[in-house]
Amino acid sequence: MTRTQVGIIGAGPAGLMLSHLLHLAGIESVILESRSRKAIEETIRAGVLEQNTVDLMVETGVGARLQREGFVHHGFEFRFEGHGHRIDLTGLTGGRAITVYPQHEVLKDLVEARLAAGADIRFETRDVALHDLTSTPRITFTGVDGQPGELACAFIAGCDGSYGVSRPAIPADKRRDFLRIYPFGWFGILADAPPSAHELIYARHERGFALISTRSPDVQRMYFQCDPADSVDNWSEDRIWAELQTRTEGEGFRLTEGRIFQKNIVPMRSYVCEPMQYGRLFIAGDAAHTVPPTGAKGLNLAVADVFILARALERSLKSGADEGLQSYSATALKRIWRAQHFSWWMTSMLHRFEDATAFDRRRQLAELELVTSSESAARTVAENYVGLPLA
Ligand code: RFL
Ligand code: PHB
Repeated sequence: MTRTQVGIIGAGPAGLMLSHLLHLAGIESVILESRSRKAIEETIRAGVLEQNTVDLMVETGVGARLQREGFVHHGFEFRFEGHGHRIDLTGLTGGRAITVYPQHEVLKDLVEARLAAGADIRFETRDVALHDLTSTPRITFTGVDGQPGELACAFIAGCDGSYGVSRPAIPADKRRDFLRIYPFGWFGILADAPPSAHELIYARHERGFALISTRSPDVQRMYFQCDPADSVDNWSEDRIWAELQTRTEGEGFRLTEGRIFQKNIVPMRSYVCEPMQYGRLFIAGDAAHTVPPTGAKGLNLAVADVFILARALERSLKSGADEGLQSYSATALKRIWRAQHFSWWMTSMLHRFEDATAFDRRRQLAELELVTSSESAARTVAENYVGLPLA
């Protein structure tokens, strides 16, 4: 049996950042992760970091490569009815911005920093199970060598994403689920091409939403709204480019095309679990909530959760003061519901809904007109997009 102060399940942004913050506070943790290091460092997911996430990485010594290789964006574009309208993020928020830096690069930086500091990260761990959550918590598992293992800890942090084992370990009668499933998904591609625009483009078109993002001067990330039950095999390169060109057309704009080397379809939902605690188990990140990617909030919320949790755990473990842990769920949920509303709002404003009436479509356009013509409405978008301050 291994002993540690905090047993962390999952080496995603939440689990790794939590372990890093605890280490800086002099607190030990062990991370149990079901996938291999290579798999987590290669999975393509988020791309947009809020100012808070960037600041936290830089302040805690894991931001050097991010500062060198990330792309700072001071605005983005809403595109509808064939015209582009810029949201001046920096001007509207008193100097804040977002940084495009892929999630798997964040993970590489965090894994490297944790391992360099001697962290115990167990990759390829199977059969993780949580026990005695209201007394003396334990985690049992099967190690990469096939041997059974056991971890005894003062607290467990469930950072194992949407499909992990931590949230289901909270008894059903002790939690409440809030769920909305959207009737569409996102078709995502990575292409070998130069950027078509200096900033991200969120496009609303009668055929559906499209998003033009980037990864580097040579690789571009783009998405378009699709049927979540569709298959990537139904989409040839030509068909994908034709769809993206149509949804972003106007004012002579053309996407620069290139070889598509990755395609995937992600479903879209909004979900929250309340509370984010049961006994000595605390859940954080996607284990506790999901947002549709339209607001670019998922990774950033995961980081915000563990920022709050790390401070609360530190206070409890160092001085026995548990108020921070008792209020963790309520404090985190305030920010989470703000991000839930913003992500739902962006999604509703930009996507095609099959059951929308002609009235609904005109109202959607009126809303886009409002956020691109009224400074106060644009500021609301900008403040939420760059992220509200952490504390
Ligand atoms: P993760 O990243 O899912 O990590 C959970 C980890 O737990 C492991 N695990 C287990 N380990 C042990 N035992 C088990 N039983 C386990 N079950 C699972 C998993 O292998 C994994 O390594 O959750 P975390 O840390 O909470 O981080 C959340 C973010 O990954 C997620 O919210 C974002 O990717 C969402 N997201 C975006 N967020 C942003 O902030 N900005 C964006 O631009 C953005 N774009 C996106 C996105 C998500 C997308 N997809 C694929 C849903 C774009 C897309 C397309
Ligand atoms: C991305 O680059 O993957 C990305 C950017 C903005 C979003 C979602 C995803 O809202």
